[in-house]
Amino acid sequence: MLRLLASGCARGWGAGVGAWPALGLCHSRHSPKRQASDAPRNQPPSSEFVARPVGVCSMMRLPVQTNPEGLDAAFVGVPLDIGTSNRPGASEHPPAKAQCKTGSLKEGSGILAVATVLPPSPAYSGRFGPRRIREESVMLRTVNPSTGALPFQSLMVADLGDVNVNLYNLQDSCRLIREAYQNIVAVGCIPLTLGNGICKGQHRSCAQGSSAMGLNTAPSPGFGPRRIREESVMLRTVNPSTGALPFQSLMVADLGDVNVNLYNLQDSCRLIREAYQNIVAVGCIPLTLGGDHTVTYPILQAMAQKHGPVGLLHVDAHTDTADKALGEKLYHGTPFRRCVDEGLLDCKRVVQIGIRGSSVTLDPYRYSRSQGFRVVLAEDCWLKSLVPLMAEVRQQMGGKPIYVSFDIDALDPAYAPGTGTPEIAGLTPSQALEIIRGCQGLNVVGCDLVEVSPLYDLSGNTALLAANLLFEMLCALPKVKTV
Ligand SMILES: [Mn+2]
Repeated sequence: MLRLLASGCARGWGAGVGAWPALGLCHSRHSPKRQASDAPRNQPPSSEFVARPVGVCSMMRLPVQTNPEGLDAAFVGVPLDIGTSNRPGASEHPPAKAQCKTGSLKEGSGILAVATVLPPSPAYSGRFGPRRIREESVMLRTVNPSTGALPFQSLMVADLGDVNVNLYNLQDSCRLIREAYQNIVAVGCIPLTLGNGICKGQHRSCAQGSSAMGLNTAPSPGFGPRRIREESVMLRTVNPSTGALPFQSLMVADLGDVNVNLYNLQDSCRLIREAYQNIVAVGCIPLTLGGDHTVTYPILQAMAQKHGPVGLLHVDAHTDTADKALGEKLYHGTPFRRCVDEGLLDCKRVVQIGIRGSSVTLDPYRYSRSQGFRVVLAEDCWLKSLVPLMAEVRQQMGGKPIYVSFDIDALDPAYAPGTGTPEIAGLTPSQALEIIRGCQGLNVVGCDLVEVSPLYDLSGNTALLAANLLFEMLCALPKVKTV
């Protein structure tokens, strides 16, 4: 068994790789030198010989390595989720600013209020915590027989709603919270806070609260890469539908995750950019496991630095071309606006597919179209094959470099509920396959699959879908042999 595992995990079946490390872990035995074209390439082990749960949890159970040298393509995780606006890992609009009524309360009269620091995310992660606590508080009665306390006969109490926070800037959130609490305590009101980490140390009576950003165990898209890797154990190595033989054509590995700064979005972008500069410098094509959509911006910085302005195939429910949110220029709704600002895109070769949903304006596509992007609304995809559309896209992209950015929320929430900003009436998985397979023959220089939020993916099917789409992207890369 161990011998089988060894050969399966390293250079491919039948490659006869020797030494086997203790405990049966699948270590890469890949040398940093580029392989000769007829040399064996990394092969994911077959479930015919190696049980699926066995081995280190890498993408398709490929060898994990940190050095991109010698690789034609690599899977890379970017577990960033602090750019999300809604569910942690995806985004929702911040709650309406709470009406602080302390000014109308009588000062110094023992008034007590319940305030919340930012809406944490559903149920488990800090962001929507206050909401869930309020929901469940419906169960509570008014007196405490255990202690004999009669709080509502003694104090004037109200719910002051939520303190507005800056989801994308921890320091600014601290300022907003401090100012809100200064107003509350100024009139002698005792705050009882529903929240978590970021108010810590500021208020003695805090039940303690936190914004998702102050947490160090990430709620959502942050764990997307892990879940995608887990579900990728189901994938096999060839693609009978397209005839693609990716692992016989390319040297592929899993480069692990890029380290990010969970408490600073700008610094995370720098770390991601630098990591991708190293990857593309050696000619390796990155296939990224996100992470929220913010990650595409620093990745495209690295891409454009190497290739010049690139074409973009962007599949998403949203255009992600907002200018700012909460005063911040970086979050998962702005990446492509920032890319245009910096000249990273060849705007005449940008296509956005699957766009839909409610908006804050009646012409949410105006910016995209004003830049020359082609915007294909979800309505224009309903109930039809996207093969003809992709023929037009291929014509438009030509032979110059293009990048493929795929937000899982492009798909209908029926298929991909595990995401932060779901929109109804989206694409189907078969349309997603038509889009990705339609990229065959294009000069694809990088791909990503972003916004998988494991918290909302109870069945794992969203991550499974994401893993399959990444495999299809690998199969559509240049130089992949098809039979
Ligand atoms: Mn997006």
